[in-house]
Amino acid sequence: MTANPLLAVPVVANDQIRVEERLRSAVVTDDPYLTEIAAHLITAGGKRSRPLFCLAGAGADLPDGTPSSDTALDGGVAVELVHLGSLYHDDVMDEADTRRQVESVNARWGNLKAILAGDFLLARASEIASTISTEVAGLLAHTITRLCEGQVTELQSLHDVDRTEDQYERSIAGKTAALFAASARIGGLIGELDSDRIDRLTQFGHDYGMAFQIVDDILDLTASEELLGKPTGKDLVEGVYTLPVLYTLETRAGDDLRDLLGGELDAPALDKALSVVRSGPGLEAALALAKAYVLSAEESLDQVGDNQLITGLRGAALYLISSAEEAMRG
Ligand code: GRG
Repeated sequence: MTANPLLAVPVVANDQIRVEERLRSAVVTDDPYLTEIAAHLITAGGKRSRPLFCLAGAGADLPDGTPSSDTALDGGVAVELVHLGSLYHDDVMDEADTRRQVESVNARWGNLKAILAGDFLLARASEIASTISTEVAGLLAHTITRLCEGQVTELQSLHDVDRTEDQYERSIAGKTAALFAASARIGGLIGELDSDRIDRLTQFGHDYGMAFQIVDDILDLTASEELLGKPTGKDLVEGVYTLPVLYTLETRAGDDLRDLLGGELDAPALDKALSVVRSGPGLEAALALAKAYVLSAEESLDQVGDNQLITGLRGAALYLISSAEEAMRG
């Protein structure tokens, strides 16, 4: 997933340049070595979806074309720094070689520095959040808790062919949806929306995040290595059995798949497992759930507003489904 429909909104493209400048200065320290490590994945790119959610939430009541406030930009920087910190830690856990099409931080500088630089990014995010408000600082701290909980839930189910759909949903609600929800909510708080609309924005972010992770998991099983920037079926190899796999395990073809999973997967076994999943109904069933989340996400926006920013959020949600459908068509 590369394109972000929110970027089609003219003012957002401009504000994104301001987010980039602030992100880069947020990680500058007296120590050029730490600055270099902390800036590595910022320079490498990324879609910046979470800052854009914050800007859209903060601008929900503003006339089209109004530049984002400095506080909204700070909110966007804080959520992206939390995302970055989680990526630094995640890549250590996965022993990943690449991220955002460049060498991962752990591959380049080793695990110890990657963990510390990840901690540094989280600390900077917290400092910036505390300049916005106590409520935003508390919300961001709670979100970091949720990310850790979601990731630990996932670790507890590794290689478990009896992992339940509920365990899967609880994990992705924490590790992915919580930060999207917080990003949109922080935007709503900064924009001083009424509490009902802030809750709706939060629900939008949650539902979007759930759909986002389900689609990400579909792509892991269907998209090419070239598109993914990582080997197809990486989740299966790592023992992370995602929704399409869990659904396939419940079908008649599930017995074949169950025999292959549960431990190490060599290349021929991975090919076989991928082909069982792709020829069964699990991918379509997972896509149906992603669509339901997208529908719910869109409905949450109905009462939030209808300016270009909110329309952009709708486009971002719809785009998730088209990207999954494209990958599934092959
Ligand atoms: C200490 C905050 C913290 C977390 C520790 C490692 C961990 C616990 C949680 C992992 C969270 C994680 C990496 C979830 C996956 C989220 C995800 C789908 C990331 C990819 O997001 P994109 O596609 O990436 O928005 P870009 O590169 O575009 O920003």
